[in-house]
Amino acid sequence: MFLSPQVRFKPYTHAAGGWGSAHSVANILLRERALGKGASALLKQNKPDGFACVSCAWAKPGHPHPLEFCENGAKATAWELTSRRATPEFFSRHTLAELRTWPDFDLEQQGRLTHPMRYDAATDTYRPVAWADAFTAIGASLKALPRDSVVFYASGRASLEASFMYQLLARGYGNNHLPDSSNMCHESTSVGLQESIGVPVGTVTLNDFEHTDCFLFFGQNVGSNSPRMLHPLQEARKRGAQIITFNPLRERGLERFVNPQNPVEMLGPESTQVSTQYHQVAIGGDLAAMAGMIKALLALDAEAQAKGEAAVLDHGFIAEHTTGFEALRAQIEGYAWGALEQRSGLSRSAMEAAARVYARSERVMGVYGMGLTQHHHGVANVQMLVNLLLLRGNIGKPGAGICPVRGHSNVQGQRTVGITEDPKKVPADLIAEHLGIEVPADKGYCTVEACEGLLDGRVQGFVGLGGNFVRAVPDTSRLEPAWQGLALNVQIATKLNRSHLLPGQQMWLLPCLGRIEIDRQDGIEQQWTTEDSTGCIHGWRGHSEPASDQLLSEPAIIAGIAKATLATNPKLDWDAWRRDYRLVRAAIARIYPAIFHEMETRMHEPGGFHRPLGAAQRQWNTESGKAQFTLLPTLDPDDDVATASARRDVLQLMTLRSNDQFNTTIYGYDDRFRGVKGTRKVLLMNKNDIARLGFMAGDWVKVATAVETEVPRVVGPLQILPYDIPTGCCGGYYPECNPLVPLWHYAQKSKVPAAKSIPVTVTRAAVEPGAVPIDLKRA
Ligand SMILES: Nc1nc2c(c(=O)[nH]1)N[C@H]1C(S)=C(S)[C@@H](COP(=O)(O)OP(=O)(O)OC[C@H]3O[C@@H](n4cnc5c(=O)[nH]c(N)nc54)[C@H](O)[C@@H]3O)O[C@H]1N2
Ligand SMILES: Nc1nc2c(c(=O)[nH]1)N[C@H]1C(S)=C(S)[C@@H](COP(=O)(O)OP(=O)(O)OC[C@H]3O[C@@H](n4cnc5c(=O)[nH]c(N)nc54)[C@H](O)[C@@H]3O)O[C@H]1N2
Ligand SMILES: [Mo]
Repeated sequence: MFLSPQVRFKPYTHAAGGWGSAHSVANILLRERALGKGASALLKQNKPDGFACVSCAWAKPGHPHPLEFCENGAKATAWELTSRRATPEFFSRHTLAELRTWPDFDLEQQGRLTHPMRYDAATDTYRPVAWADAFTAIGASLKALPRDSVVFYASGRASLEASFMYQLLARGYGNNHLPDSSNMCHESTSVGLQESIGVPVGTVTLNDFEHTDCFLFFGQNVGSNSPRMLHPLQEARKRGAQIITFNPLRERGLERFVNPQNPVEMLGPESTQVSTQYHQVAIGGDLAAMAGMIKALLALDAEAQAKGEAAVLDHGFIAEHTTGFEALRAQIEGYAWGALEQRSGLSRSAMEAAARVYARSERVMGVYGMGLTQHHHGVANVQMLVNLLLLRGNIGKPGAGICPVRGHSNVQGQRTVGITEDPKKVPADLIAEHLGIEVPADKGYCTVEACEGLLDGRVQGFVGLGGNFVRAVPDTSRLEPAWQGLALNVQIATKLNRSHLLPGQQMWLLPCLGRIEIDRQDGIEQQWTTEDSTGCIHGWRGHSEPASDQLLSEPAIIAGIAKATLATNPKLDWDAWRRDYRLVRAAIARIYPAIFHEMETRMHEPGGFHRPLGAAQRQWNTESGKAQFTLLPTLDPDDDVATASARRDVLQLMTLRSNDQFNTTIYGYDDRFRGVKGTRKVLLMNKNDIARLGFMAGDWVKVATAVETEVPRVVGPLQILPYDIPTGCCGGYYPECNPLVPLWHYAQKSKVPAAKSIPVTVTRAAVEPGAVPIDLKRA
């Protein structure tokens, strides 16, 4: 088992990127013993004729750098190409009861799954099976279950081809229960942008970055989670563009950057300053911060007009292209500065300073991540950022627009080809006509609803296309026991994780090819496609030999289950699709012609082909036919849990990713950019709160949710780490802190769990046996 002997906290004084990053990549390639294969694969990463990185969804340029990958993409590649294997022999030696006691890190550290396995209750172990037998048995179980009781989860990695087939499987089976990782992530974006500007996705492409003169950067940790984006940001900074950041933490990647792929920078002392203004907004304070900026803009505009100078707001754009401006103006003018300061945690002068830079910038982009979406007001947060951009016509012109930074590498594309619980979002008539599948009319379950169904027994079957549902969802301690009630659990995966360890009556673990691996069907190499964060669609192919000769591709597994489950359908030949993915792409193009016409040739264009987006051309596919200003629901950071949050002994907890993880996959116990080494069992707190609540740095504590206390939601012991975080706020790691998030605490309208604002209390705990105390002397 892995336990780093050295546990310490020492603020990281270097820039993001740089030698630390190169060192970290070399380390993981060595540890996974993937040096030969991994290092050569890196040269193909994110390149035309290569493979899309298995890590984040950031855009893949048409003219890539010689090494178009980042530290974390390289780690993800090494993780997939590891030479470690979790074989049938491994599973025969370990019962699931034992494996459930292992840390997440140790589970995935067993390496790639090699054989299809069936859970055997008598021995409490997984046993190998033949694929054909697995499909027949799964098909029989699915047919025996009520059609409304099975959920088809997808984590956002699977290709457009696999995703398209998967949603047809669910709909052919008889429901729209297609929750996906997006429901925990950017669903607030899909809902908010659709309502405000008539598209569910961002409006910018990489080209825009060359023209932007100001970025408003909210709640996204670029250095850890989308590091390749630091390249266009660095270029922009060199042109003199401004970057105004709003984040409770001073994230290193938003402060300084050295390009680890640039030898001159690596050798010299120079790093690029990333943010030109950094505002440490309180958790959930963004609505008030943006309202403050708008209030300042309205004042600047009135002042300019009084002096007979050029207006600050783009009144022409507002009149021609938008609705709702006057109502928003009235609402914002009604807020007192004192209230805005108190709610945002920022001073009036800070909000005015941000507004002044915004007012003088011609082309402005709003960039954001989970810091906006994972809140009770996640949708409103996104819409406020749109409001801010609309005031100066910053949508639908070069260099300007809205840029949600997506998570999983094909999460945006999965939605585009039909993975959604909302049947209104798919062209049901075309699917019926061309593919002979009737899309059921009833709305299906999103992730939170699937969890509710697990708890109350409505959900009896679960199919997971990747991901780690058990660890990713809220309320871990309430939900974990519910899995034992399932009649059927089918997990399609590359590595072992906790979602594979909670068997009900029947459980299957089906190993699939990773996307770096060559996918041959009947001897012929297949290609596959993804859509990135900027709406560009790319074709890819694998480059290394599969981890085991027993692996099937995701399309092959889906086709296998579909054939064994669904009635014969003259319009849809699953076998033919499995043999030749070009046929799947042809079907995608028939169902979504506006986006995917001539896909087979266009998918090889450098940089991918861009899907048409009305808003980018100032065509507004909204209810009113115009871009809509929306009102604030409230200034309260989180009125879902307001009573608890108002208490003096309660802190707002945000759950965070470290620099050494990809979601529930933990690569290691270091969070280099935040200076934490060798542990994830920490609670980041402001030093004033530590003293006020009677603690000392390094104390062991338990963290408990401060609402609905009759349900025990406790995590710990964690060690208190004094950190530069606003008072009243604290931070802990995801997924370790997921037991603290109540399932009902989610974003209005989008149901994204409010993982960034959980009201908690902190109490003293006994020192963990064997714990290595954190070394604070070096702080
Ligand atoms: N290496 C790596 N890359 C990844 C992932 C990974 O786990 N590891 N995950 C992928 C996925 S699926 C996703 S969705 C993305 C996630 O990438 P991000 O969107 O960056 O998500 P988080 O890491 O959760 O952190 C969000 C940031 O928001 C800030 N924040 C928290 N609360 C607030 C708030 O109230 N207001 C503001 N303004 N900021 C706040 C935090 O300090 C943090 O910097 O990354 C993707 N890429
Ligand atoms: N508290 C809290 N909770 C959160 C978040 C948060 O910030 N805070 N973030 C949320 C977000 S943004 C997201 S996206 C979700 C993530 O939720 P998920 O997408 O469900 O989780 P991952 O950790 O990305 O899934 C990792 C597993 O995917 C499998 N896998 C990897 N590659 C492949 C592949 O190519 N094919 C298949 N079939 N399987 C593969 C491996 O078995 C691996 O163990 O978590 C959410 N939960
Ligand atoms: Mo995500």
